[in-house]
Amino acid sequence: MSGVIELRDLAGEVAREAGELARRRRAEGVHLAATKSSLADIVTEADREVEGLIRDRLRAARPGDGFLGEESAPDAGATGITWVVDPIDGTVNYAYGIPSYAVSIAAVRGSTAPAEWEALAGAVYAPATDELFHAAKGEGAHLAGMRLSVTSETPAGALLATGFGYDPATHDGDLATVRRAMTIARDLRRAGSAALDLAFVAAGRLDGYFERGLKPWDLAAGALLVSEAGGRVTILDTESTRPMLIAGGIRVHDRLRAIVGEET
Ligand code: LIP
Repeated sequence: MSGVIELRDLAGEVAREAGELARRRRAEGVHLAATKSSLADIVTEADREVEGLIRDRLRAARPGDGFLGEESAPDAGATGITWVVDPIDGTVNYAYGIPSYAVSIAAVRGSTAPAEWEALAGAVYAPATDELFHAAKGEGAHLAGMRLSVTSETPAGALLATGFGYDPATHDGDLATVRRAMTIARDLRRAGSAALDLAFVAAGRLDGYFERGLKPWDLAAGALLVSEAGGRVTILDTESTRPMLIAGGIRVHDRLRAIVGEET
């Protein structure tokens, strides 16, 4: 068993346990803990508790590794490997009782900047459907033992997904991008969890996905799923506060990239 497979299996095991805790807490009732970048950007008590569980489990299994999570302080670690974690991606869905949320855990090497790191392994677990999407570098992406593959042909137009940040000031610009992307779309989804959007691209449930302003933990595991499923992922404007992530099958990715490249 190679190292990346061990990392992937650890990510998957911890993501499942974390997802079960999130589902239990959701059933008991969600409690808002704080707001972050804006009033719409929330963190629940469950986000913090679930991240604590993930951090404890990863530290126990691999004490020297670093940690970069959405809800707690980063730790650089000593091994060159960092765990990049979103305990509940799709927090707003979670708070509203919409079942589209996921635990996202990835192991990356080198930098903790998404355009620079080397993603080694990742898992996205959706508690509501009990689906574990996982990938290891060079070993493909899988769901329930089946190898995942992105879509290639989109004769009826691409089924696309996107998302919007929490800052209302950015909505007009994002909607202008959506308007342009619709020229190659059969339809558009906004399901509310970037990690699941990317997992769905990997699984061929979406043809492409684009979003500005994602954080490293939103995309770390999902981007590896897409590339290991034969797709392409690009992050543009990496110096900006709102980099643009584009993911999809090769053709859809390239067409989306050309459309976004037209932005002034
Ligand atoms: C959220 C996403 C959502 C995206 C938001 C945000 P959170 O993550 O996954 O789809 O549009 O910008 O990043 O805050 O629920 O972990």
